[in-house]
Amino acid sequence: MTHNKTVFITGASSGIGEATAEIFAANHFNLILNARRSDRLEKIKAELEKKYSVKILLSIFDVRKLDEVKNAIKNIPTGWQKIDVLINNAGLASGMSTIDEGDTDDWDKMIDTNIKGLLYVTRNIVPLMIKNNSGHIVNIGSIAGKEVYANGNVYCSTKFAVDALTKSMRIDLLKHDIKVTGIHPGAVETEFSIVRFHGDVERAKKVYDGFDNLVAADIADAIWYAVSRPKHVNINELTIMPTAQAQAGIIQRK
Ligand code: NDP
Ligand code: 8X3
Repeated sequence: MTHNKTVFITGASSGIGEATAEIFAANHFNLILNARRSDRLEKIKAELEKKYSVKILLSIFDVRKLDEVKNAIKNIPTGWQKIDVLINNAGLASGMSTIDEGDTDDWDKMIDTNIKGLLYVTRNIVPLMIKNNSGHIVNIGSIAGKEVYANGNVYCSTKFAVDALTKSMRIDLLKHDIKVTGIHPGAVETEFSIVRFHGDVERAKKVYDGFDNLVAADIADAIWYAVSRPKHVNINELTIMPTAQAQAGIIQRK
């Protein structure tokens, strides 16, 4: 069974975005999947189309590049322009150091992706939702957007910004019947820490040592819960933590 609902997911080539693509496909949504790595997306498209018989459109662009974002969204084929759900998931941490030792290239990367990228995509997709007087935006924040931790400075700031933007969007889009939800995960084992530590897989593994971390499917499940409520119910936000994690920097390891 398919229906005519469509979800647009940024950062769908890995981790939470990929797991979210699968849960929406399993629930008969057609998918528009974005990321920079087209080979990964092609593989995911082939697998999900085969498994769930849904339609999938790939939208390869870098969320940091306004021209790419504008072009890609302008060129979405007519039949795909009714976007019911936007999942602003693309994001990253880059580096982890005190403010006096931070690498300004890392800072630019995080600010450009997590804040400006989310804004560029939202600015270009929301007019399509307004045309339909309906829609649902899900912004992936973080526990790092609720509390700061040592050496998290700029990454935490970008996620505090996502939280602020989520609340602002909810006010701005109220008159258009567009729902806005913030999803705030604690530690999820994905490629996140490998990217944060610039490809140092061993260091990344240690982040998840000795406790049961969340997996991407746990977050996809929470996103699906928020999106599948009745029309009159909005989930403003959900914070989802591993049971072994009390706060961003407080983890009970065995
Ligand atoms: P992954 O590194 O596994 O996935 C990140 C995704 O974002 C990839 O698909 C990547 O694709 C995409 N991406 C990164 N930069 C860009 C860009 N400039 N343009 C387009 N796509 C981009 O990490 P997660 O799945 O863990 O991260 C997803 C979101 O969840 C992020 O916003 C992260 O901050 C947030 N989060 C993660 C937590 C965790 O513990 N893992 C906890 C809380 C929040 P590609 O490289 O192909 O472009
Ligand atoms: C990712 C979770 O705690 O590593 O947003 O910042 S944390």
